[in-house]
Amino acid sequence: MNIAVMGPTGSGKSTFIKAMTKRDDIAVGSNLKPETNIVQGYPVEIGSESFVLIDTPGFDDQILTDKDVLGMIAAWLQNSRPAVKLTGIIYLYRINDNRLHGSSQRAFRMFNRLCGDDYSPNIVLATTFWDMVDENKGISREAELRGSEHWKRMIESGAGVERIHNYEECQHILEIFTRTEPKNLHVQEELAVTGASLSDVVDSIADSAEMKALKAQQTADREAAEALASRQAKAQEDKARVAARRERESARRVLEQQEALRNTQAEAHATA
Ligand SMILES: Nc1nc2c(ncn2[C@@H]2O[C@H](COP(=O)(O)OP(=O)(O)OP(=O)(O)O)[C@@H](O)[C@H]2O)c(=O)[nH]1
Ligand SMILES: [Mg+2]
Repeated sequence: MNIAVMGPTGSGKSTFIKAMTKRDDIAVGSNLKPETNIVQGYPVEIGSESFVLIDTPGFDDQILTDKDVLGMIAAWLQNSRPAVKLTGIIYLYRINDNRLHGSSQRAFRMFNRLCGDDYSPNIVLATTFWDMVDENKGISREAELRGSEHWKRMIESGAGVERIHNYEECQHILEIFTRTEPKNLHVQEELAVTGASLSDVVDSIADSAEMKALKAQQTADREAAEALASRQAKAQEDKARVAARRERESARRVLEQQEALRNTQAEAHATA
């Protein structure tokens, strides 16, 4: 069965597939820049089941836009022969990523649009990077995610939620899909039913008013964060300037006191 692994860049998609397949030819990122840039399937037997785990480029803004990633995934699905019906999708998300707004929200909504709500029972939302957060903080962060608009929508329509503490012990996540039937994603249905071209379908999702609004929200969030950072930097600079002035004043006072002392001593010397 075909299982795609999707999610933002750096969320652990390739790490997950590498651990499940025990292959050492799968590249994982070594820094913040996106690593995987093509869609690729890796076969693996787990228990009595044969899986193909499909690695995908991360939703990201810097090199590939969400639209590029969406297009690549849709094109891979459309061009696969025999046609691929995914049995499931694992969407990975870093539990220590505290950007609920902005790019992660837009990426998630884009993912949701790719799949359609009917696909939710075949989706597992799995959080990674638990080693990078205090357990309680992680649990409250997970609750926050579950309550956030797009996660909530997907969970209410049937998506599961899992935690990945250890990549070597994730077989149970794959076993969840032995209870689901392969199904077309919304984007595949759209292509088959309407006969629209792939680029039209991708454009209609990526350029929809909703995505534009999320993009505007993301820009506003980023600008607000930049303005805050610049205010903080300026406050820091002002503080350093005040401290330097105080230091100069205090050095000047010491010099004046020393000078006054010397004068008093000289006067005393002269009158003696
Ligand atoms: N501490 C910690 N590091 C992790 C975890 N998962 C992945 N990493 C590291 O995060 C980096 C990115 O992991 P990848 O598996 O390449 O992420 P990806 O989702 O495939 O990223 P792209 O291919 O860029 O979309 C690598 O250095 C991993 O070793 C985790 O749970 N905890
Ligand atoms: Mg990768």
